[in-house]
Amino acid sequence: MPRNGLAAARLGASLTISVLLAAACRPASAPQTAAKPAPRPQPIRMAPLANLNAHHLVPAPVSVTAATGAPFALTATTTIVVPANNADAARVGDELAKMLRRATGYRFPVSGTDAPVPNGSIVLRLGGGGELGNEGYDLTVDTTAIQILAGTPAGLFYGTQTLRQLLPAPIEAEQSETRMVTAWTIPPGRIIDHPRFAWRGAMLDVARHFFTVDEVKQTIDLVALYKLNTLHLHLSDDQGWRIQIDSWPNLTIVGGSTEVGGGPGGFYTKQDYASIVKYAQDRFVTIVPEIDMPAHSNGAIASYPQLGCSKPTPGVYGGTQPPGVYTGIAVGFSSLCPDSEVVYKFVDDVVREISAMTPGPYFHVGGDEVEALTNEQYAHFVERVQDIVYKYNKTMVGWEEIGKARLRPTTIAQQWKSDSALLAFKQGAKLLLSPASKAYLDMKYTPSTELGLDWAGFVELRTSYDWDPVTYLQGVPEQSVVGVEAPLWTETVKNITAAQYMIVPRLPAIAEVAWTPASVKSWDSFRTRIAAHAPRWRLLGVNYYPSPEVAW
Ligand code: NGO
Repeated sequence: MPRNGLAAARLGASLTISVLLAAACRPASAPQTAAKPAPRPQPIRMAPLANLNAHHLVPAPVSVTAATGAPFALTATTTIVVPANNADAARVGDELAKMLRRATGYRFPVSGTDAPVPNGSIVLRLGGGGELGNEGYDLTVDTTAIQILAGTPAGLFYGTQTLRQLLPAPIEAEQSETRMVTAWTIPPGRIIDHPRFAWRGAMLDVARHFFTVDEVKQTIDLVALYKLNTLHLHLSDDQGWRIQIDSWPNLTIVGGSTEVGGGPGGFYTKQDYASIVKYAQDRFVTIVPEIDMPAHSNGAIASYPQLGCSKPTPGVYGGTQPPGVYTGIAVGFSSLCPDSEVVYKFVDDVVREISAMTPGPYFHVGGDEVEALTNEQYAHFVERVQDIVYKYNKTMVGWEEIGKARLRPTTIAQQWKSDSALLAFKQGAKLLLSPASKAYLDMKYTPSTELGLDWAGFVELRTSYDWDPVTYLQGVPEQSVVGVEAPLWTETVKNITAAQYMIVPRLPAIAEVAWTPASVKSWDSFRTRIAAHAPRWRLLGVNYYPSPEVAW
């Protein structure tokens, strides 16, 4: 398993951190004699930002204006003020207080009022001009106060994530008697910020290898830190079915029993799923559930053989598919039977049950890589499934192949290889961009990356950063691009440490592609800013790939 040496374990105790960081800083020529005891490691003293222009924010904001004067200092008497009578905004303030308390040990009492506030407060206010949109914020820092102004609680939340990144990295640590920063200060100035695209996402394939509720939540933490707002869960595939469906219990009994390589698999109960959805909602992240069909469906067919066509499912290597859940990594061989009514009853039940526990507006039906059906059979299937999705008041999302069917105007096609994305666009569908050669987090970084696939090429950090979603597909205007999503497929990715190695730092790069205006985006600037995030990841216990393209 590839690991970054320092990041391999959750480094909760700051003593450990100071030992590690101090060791890294000790001069190579330091005398080592057996007689003297080894010097006690000195804690690293991390200086706060000297000037707002020296920020390391990822994604880069729309505008940053540094001011002169003394910085704002977090102290034992700093308070947080939230708007009166707005539960979501109050929650943002509470979460900010929790995060700041952990490292500083200060109390940060939170109070709700719309009245003027005393000096020494961090003030969250709802309001501001229309240019901030649904997710923008306006952050002002001066000596006496910090104000975050936003039109919505989501905007306030992104303002607090910016505040977090403006503080020294040890803000991510647990407090201890080891003092790790010289001061908790933020330099004065103003940041005005709002996202370029509405859909800024990651995808986690929990079907090829299962990831626990806690691991999904760790992934949501990363998504939120980088101002992404969507986590797409790939909940079913040939190798597994991962979500409890009361009306078809074998899906999890059989379909949840294994994974790629024959491991133990797993699935989410309805309570598990609800807790993921709630955790995501609290961080303004929408969960998009995907049930992949008609192909990539062997997990379902192994559980209920009547969902396949009566002829034996073609085997992966020419024979017939043996009973049980497939644990290899070939694609395209399975299909739900498009001519069978029981299949549509099944789809109706599954879409109904999942939609009922998904507050977000989307249902993803997969639709990719169908080799076992004719184009007519495929289009007929997608159109019937689309009617079911809209019957349960969800907006349908599907991989770009759905462009071969007649799509409703609000349906979203997820581009990944570009063969059929334009067919969807020409019907008026909006496109979500996940070009494999840029945004697939399962592609190897270089030929020597141990994990991952390389069918779309190698995706080093700069490759994932250096592209523009609007010029990427010729002839598709900005208003037809709903956003960008980076999928982590997990055929080769067995655990969360490995997943993080593939996700970080490419997901922050994709977050900047999705958030930052093209006029502000710059690789040279990104590679400098992202380097400053490594100490944060270490303190958070997040594994990452130390790309040689960055001077860490
Ligand atoms: C393809 C395929 C997935 C694989 C992935 C691996 C899509 C949309 N379908 O992407 O099943 O896991 O490549 O990179």
